[in-house]
Parts: sequence; structure tokens; C-alpha cells
Amino acid sequence: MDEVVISRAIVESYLKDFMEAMEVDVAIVGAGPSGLVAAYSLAREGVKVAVFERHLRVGGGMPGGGMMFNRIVVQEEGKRILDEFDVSASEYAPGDYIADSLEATSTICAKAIKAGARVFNLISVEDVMTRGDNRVSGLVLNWSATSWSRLHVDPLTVKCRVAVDATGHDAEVCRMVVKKAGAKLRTKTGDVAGEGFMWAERGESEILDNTREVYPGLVVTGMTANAVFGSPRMGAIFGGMLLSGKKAAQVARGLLGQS
Ligand code: 48F
Repeated sequence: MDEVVISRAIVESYLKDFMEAMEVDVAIVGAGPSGLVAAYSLAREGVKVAVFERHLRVGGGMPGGGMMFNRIVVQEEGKRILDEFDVSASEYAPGDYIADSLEATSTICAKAIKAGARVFNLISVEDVMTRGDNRVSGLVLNWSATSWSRLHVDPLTVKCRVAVDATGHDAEVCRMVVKKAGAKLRTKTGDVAGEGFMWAERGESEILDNTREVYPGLVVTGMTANAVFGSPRMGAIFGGMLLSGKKAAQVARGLLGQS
């Protein structure tokens, strides 16, 4: 095979998808467990969705399991989501299930892509755009390598009707929003509360309520949802992340219906 054909195939195919992603219904920031489940749930219902992930690998904190022991724990409701994806999980103690974090990461990501979600790795979201009544209307993107290399290169943008902050503990997109003059989240203080101390049970029980629209057009999911509302972190238990991803998809769909 001609090397030029290989290069053309890669560049042309990638750019076709990237051009498609320039106007999407839902743009998700972060390909961790919550972002990938949200992407899958939306894509399988025909919603046009793109995921932007800063790192080379997908899965966020999931492949690393607990302290690099590549296993994750989920409870009953989380196990049901793993079943939906056909990820194996076995009961370890009554109501607690153990799964291989690599199987979970690779399967959920593959199913999201096969359902039609476009996942772009090595791209960082560095800001958001707003239009109209200060509603989030797009993301400002750059190659992750530009910030890693400290290069001054201007970004490009994509438009979306709804954005999902699935950036994990740092709640990066929400923090970008609150830096803007006068911008307030729908939290008690209008700011990112910051996550609470580790408390698995409470963190898991609060995450679904925290998964909602926090700024016009911006939905939070996963650890971001808990970090924004001051709820606890929970370590290597992942059911809440998966359930939150599913709920974020429902919230986003509801917003698409309104806009
Ligand atoms: O951290 P992450 O896995 O978030 P999550 O879906 O799941 C949290 C769990 O992994 C774990 C836990 C379980 O109880 O607490 O920590 O809430 O995935 C977040 C992804 O977002 C990417 C980051 O590289 C990671 O893969 N990310 C963060 N900021 C940006 C980003 C950004 N500005 N642009 C693009 N990607």
C-alpha cells in the first residue's frame, strides 16, 4: 500500500468527523465513565454528540481502578448499567459487585462510538462560548499538546445546543464559566462549592440529584456534579458515575426539547 494513501485515509477520515462535530446537539467535555455513558445514551437515541478528551487514553479515572488495582466496584443499580453494556461483574459481597476496569472502559467507549458518538482524544476544552441570554452555545478547543508545550496558539470552536461538563473532580468547564464577569452557577453561592471529603455512600446517594443543568445550556455529570454542589468524593466505586452519565443524557435531551 502507498504511504500517501495511508496518510490521506487518516487525515480525510478524521477531518470529515471533525467537520461534522463542529455543530452538534450535545458536546461532552471529558471521556471518563460519566461522559462516555452520557455519550452512549444520547447517541443511541439519534442525538448528534461529540466528546472531547484531553488525554491520549479514554476512561478518565476508570482504567486505573483503585490505586492502580484495575478493578471497579459498583452496587446493584450500577451493576444494571454494566449489564446493559454487557460488561461482566460478579457479586463480591451482598449488593456489591466487582468488575474489570479495563473491560468496562473499553466496552463502554466502543459502544458509545458504535452508537454514533464521535470521541476526539488529545483535544482540550479551554473555554465556552455563550449567545443570547448567556446560554452556553459552544466550546473553545485546542490541541492538548499546545498547552503541554506552552505554545501560544489560538483555538478553534464548535457549536452545541447543550454542553456537558464531565471533567471529573476539577469541574473544569464550570470553573471556566464562573471566571466570567457576573456569571453564576445555580448553586448556593453561585460558585463551584468544591468536593467534600471521601464518603462513598453519601457521595453515591447525592450524585443523581446533583446531575442537572447548572447554567443555561450546561449540564454537570459524574464527579463534577458532586464537586459543584459540595458533595463527597467516593473513591473507586463507579456506579454513581455510570448512573449520573445516564441521567445527564436525560437532562440534556430535555433541554434539546426546549431549545
Ligand atoms: O475524572 P473522570 O474519570 O470523571 P468522571 O466521569 O469519573 C470520576 C471517576 O473516574 C473517579 C471517581 C469514582 O468515584 O471519583 O475519579 O466524573 O474523567 C474526566 C475526564 O475529563 C477529561 C480528563 O482527562 C478525564 O479523562 N478532562 C478534564 N478536563 C478536560 C478534559 C478539558 N478541559 N478538556 C477535555 N477533557
